[in-house]
Amino acid sequence: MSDSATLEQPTQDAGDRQPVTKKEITADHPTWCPGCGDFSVLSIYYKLIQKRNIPHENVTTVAGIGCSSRFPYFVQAHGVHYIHGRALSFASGLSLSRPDLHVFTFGGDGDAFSIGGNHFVHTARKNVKMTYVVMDNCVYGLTKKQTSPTSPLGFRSKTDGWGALDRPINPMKLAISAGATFVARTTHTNPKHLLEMMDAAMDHDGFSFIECLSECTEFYPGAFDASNPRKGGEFNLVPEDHDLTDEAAAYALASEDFPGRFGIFYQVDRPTKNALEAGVIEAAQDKFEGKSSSDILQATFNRIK
Ligand SMILES: Cc1ncc(C[n+]2csc(CCOP(=O)(O)OP(=O)(O)O)c2C)c(N)n1
Ligand code: SF4
Ligand SMILES: [Mg+2]
Repeated sequence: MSDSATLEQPTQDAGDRQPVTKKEITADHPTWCPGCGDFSVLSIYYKLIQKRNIPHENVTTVAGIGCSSRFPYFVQAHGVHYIHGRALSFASGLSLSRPDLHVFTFGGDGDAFSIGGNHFVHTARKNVKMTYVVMDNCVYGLTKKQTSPTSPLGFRSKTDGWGALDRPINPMKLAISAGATFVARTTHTNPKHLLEMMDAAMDHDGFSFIECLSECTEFYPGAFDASNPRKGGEFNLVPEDHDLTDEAAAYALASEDFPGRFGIFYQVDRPTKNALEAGVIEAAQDKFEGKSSSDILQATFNRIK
């Protein structure tokens, strides 16, 4: 282990750099189906990178497996298309070892709440600093229409031809109860709102979670029409007098019937895993002053031999 895995990392100051262009960060032709909601999330991510003028080499995009998780392929920068459901574990390591970066993780409802459900809960409770955007289409898209943990009761799919029998999970309630310190909800049909949420999430010092409704036009068309005014639905914001630090109030908002509310439901300050772990490392380094991380590690191994 080198010392670079602890605290000190070179930081790039974007101050005197030319603003990053969309052309620079656009990679490959997205292979999503025409009309897929994921296009909107990608274009807002490009916008955010440009708006923040994030140095090209500091753009880090992590994802699991699924249509939505193909995301890093379409961003010309550092990115990882990781194991199904394990994106958050990779992203956590990255976040903890590179405090100079803001790690963005993207994925789908299956990736996040089925196979990755355990990682979701633990990353939230540990409050690892990163932004996690779940592109929720309420179905497994890549594998062509199986029931996902967010599919509504009665949804007919290849795994539930008779209609889904199992009560869906509510991502917002799950995130709040697991300990996420920033919990927001948005939709691909409102790019301005989506950008606002991603912007706010990036400013949050902790685990920021965004559920973004993102329609799978191929296997669940019309799923979110009730939230889209252009399709006769309603887009209702979180009430202005909502107290962001009130967990019970956030839970009540998350309990509203579909289409529910959009905006930040919950936001609190709690020490991040990053800060706590950095403190432990610093204390150890003080104790073993002058020794490298590998010397300290070796000394520990020698002790337990
Ligand atoms: C370990 C493992 N199990 C199962 C699969 C098959 N698989 C690939 S993507 C996927 C689900 C994708 O659904 P979701 O995360 O909602 O993403 P979407 O395609 O809807 O964007 C599954 C079950 C896999 N690739 N790896
Ligand atoms: S199958 Fe669905 S989620 Fe996958 S690219 Fe097509 S529309 Fe998007
Ligand atoms: Mg899905």
